[in-house]
Amino acid sequence: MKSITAALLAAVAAFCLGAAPARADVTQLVGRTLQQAPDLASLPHQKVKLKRPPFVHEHEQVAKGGPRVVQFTLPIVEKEVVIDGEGTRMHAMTFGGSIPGPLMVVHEGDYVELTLVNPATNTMVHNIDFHAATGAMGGGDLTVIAPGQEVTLRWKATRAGTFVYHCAPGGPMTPWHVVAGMQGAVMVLPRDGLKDADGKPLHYDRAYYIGETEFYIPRDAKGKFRHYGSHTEGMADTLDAMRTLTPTHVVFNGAVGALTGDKALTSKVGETVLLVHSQANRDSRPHLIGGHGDYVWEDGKFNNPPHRDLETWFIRGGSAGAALYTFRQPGTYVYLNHNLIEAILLGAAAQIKVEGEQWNHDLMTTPAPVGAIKPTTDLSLPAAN
Ligand SMILES: [Cu+2]
Repeated sequence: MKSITAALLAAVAAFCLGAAPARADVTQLVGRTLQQAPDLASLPHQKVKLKRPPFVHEHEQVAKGGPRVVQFTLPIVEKEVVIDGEGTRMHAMTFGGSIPGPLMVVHEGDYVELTLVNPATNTMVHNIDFHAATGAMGGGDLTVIAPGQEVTLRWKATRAGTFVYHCAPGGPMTPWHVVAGMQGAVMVLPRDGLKDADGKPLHYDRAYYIGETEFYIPRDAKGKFRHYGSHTEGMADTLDAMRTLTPTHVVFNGAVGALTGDKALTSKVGETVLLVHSQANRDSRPHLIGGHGDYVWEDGKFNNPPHRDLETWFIRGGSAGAALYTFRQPGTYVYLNHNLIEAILLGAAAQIKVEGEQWNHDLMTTPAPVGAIKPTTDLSLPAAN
């Protein structure tokens, strides 16, 4: 307990001083890592430009050739964002300027080489913990950077699936940075692509990345959301709001309505869409109204057979899952967290507009459209026994 308290205090002190925490063990760890690092010069190196979610950078579903070193650069952006239609502002911390941070896609056996940049204009120490990586707190211990610093971390993608990454600078900074926006996901595809339970290949025509986050905005005595001049100014009140475990907002992609209306996701009848859904801190239960999960890896791990025909699936806090669905009817679908209070009152909902000329009347039709109750309609209630 004593050491945890000391770690918390060290992290808070580091935050206040704006300097990277001193971690002697990290220096030793880096030394060992460098001595044992394999020479990967002979492997192909591929620089990938990340895309802002819900979009996903171009990638092959089935890997061509052997392992590669896939290089990403990710600047950390501290900025104020508007998180709902009422103009509520929050001092966010982000990977790449978006909430969530961008989805990184590689194949099993590839190396992820991430250059994480903390520009001098930022005010806080950050790092990155990849749930898909092995050792050193998911890379968190090797990537602690103060404003004005950068670091390149390389890790081997040994497990296929969708995995969360998040900032974890230590102590209360960790949950605060995560619920201030510093979370994203990596998708490690099997080299031969996705498969059903029988090993039959599965493909998608497009992929979207939905990052669900919850926010805890402090309120004033009248119940109105408070606004602060800086991250630091709002920190104590925000930590108090977080301790209630009662979010004020539960949103997809950074704000209420970020994926609805003219920002809705799009698809076409006959297209197969992969929906990657992450939540770094809290459980969620995605549901596609009017559709299903044809194949769902609800724990996100592609070496486990996917579930079939799901109505709602479960995303454990601290994980990312993936669902594959082929649209069969045109129209607007709602994809939401099926805690309907979180979806409709707090914001966790998206729309998917599906183009198509032909409605499938075999799947759904109205033999009697809406009209007045007919005198012939049986109004007796179901019998009690
Ligand atoms: Cu951070």
